[in-house]
Amino acid sequence: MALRVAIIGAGPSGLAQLRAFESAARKGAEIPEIVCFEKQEDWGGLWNYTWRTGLGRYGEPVHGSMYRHLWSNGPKEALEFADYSFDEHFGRPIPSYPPREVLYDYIRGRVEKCDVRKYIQFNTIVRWLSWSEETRKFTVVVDDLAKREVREESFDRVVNATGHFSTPNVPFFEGIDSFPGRVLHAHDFRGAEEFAGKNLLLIGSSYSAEDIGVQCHKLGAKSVTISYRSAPMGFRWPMGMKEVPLVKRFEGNRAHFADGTSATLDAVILCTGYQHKYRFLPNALRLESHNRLYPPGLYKGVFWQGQPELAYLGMQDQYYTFNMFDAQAWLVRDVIMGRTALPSAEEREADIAAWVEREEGIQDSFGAVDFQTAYIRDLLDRTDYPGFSVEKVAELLKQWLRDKQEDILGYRDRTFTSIVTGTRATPHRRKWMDELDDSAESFLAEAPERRTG
Ligand code: FAD
Ligand code: NA7
Repeated sequence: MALRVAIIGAGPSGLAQLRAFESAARKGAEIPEIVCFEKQEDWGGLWNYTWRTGLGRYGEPVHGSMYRHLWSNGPKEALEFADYSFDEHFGRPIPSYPPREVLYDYIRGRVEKCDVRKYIQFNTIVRWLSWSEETRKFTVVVDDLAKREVREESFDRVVNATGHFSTPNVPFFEGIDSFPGRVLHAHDFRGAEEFAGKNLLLIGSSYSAEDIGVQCHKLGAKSVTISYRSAPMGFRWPMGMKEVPLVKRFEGNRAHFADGTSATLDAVILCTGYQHKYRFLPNALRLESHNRLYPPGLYKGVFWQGQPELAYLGMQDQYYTFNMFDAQAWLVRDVIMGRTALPSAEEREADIAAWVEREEGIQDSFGAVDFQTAYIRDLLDRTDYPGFSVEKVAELLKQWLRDKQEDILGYRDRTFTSIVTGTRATPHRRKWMDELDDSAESFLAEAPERRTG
């Protein structure tokens, strides 16, 4: 009898898993019975923008953390699917840093083409998952939110692709409870307009602080102060933006920082990252980690060491995204389909330990790129995912890091050459700082025909 496989989540990772199975089926392989459960009413995960915050339509925590003005924070050439290029989707070269809606369109294009929507049950949340040693099966408790119907299903394998940038990490700072202005976490940030003319404090010193800070500056914030815990990001900030050490306490609308300075503020945005949170998993199956490149307990970054019938996709901190999820999904597929055998528990443990040790030796962001590149190379060498030079993508990512150091407001104006097709991206007609229209329609309307790659 065919194996039954549950995929939890239809974001880029879950869709990569569906695509991996479908690609094997198209080559004539007999694939398992697949069911994908997605709690939102459409696919795309974080890329499926929602205006909602807090609880959603059915009273569940809103998954989305993306905001209206979000443009890709890395060049699109670094995340291009090796089996579905930007050229194939758009039919012509486009700029390297598209707005969210354009990337969402690209993600959708691939899965629409391979017809995997039929496997997905939308508005269906996984509430609980358990493993029986006796039957060697998982029981999955799902809740059909629209029909208000809870039921149980049995599966041989489960792929958890629920993402880890959705449940905010919200630390407490003395006096924040009586701060008179707006206090929110980056997860609930939807647009920068409301902060025009305001003095803003952002706490945190990673992607969210950087990008939300820059967005608010672009849309007219009076000042943006970014408060770091460990180290400043150190970009060459424009006038009106600066970094300060960690906020020690608030007194009314005044924040006091560790270096003795203080500032009067209108609003505070906590850009303090996210929790790995899997409410539907018992301890024995639950990944516990902070945001890192090699969360422990996952063989090849995917198979749960305690129960390798359970795989996790996309749980790493991410320099690479869509193409890494693909490499992971292809390996998970091959193991589920019996094309590749997993080694013994001891060998898996030793492999995990070696990667974790290597991660601990990383010195800087260039080293982090090299680490994730080596990780993906290791996966690619084990599957038939269409060949692409992940090492060339690494060069591109390093250039992106240098571009940001040089010009944090202007790095999105640069263009790159596709590793998959050799096509050179076209420049956008306007500098990113001057472009206030984030729509796909406008972005794609005037991209000139210019293929130089
Ligand atoms: P998600 O996109 O989070 O998808 C997980 C899916 O699982 C969701 O659809 C969710 O509804 C579903 N789900 C969750 N729990 C359940 C449940 N219990 N039952 C059923 N379904 C469930 N990456 C880039 O490459 N470029 C960028 O510019 C970029 N910008 C980003 C900006 C922000 C603000 C954030 C937070 C992330 C950004 N990322 C970016 C990284 C992002 O993590 C990946 O691009 C990608 O969305 C991860 O895909 P995923 O499928 O692993 O997770
Ligand atoms: P990250 O990259 O996980 O970064 C979280 C940041 O929050 C990081 O700078 C942390 O400081 C900081 N942090 C966490 N806890 C605290 C406390 N208690 N006090 C002060 N600062 C704190 O999350 P992001 O949201 O920036 O990015 C996640 C994804 O969203 C990313 O992939 C992007 O593409 C978009 P630290 O440096 O550890 O001292």
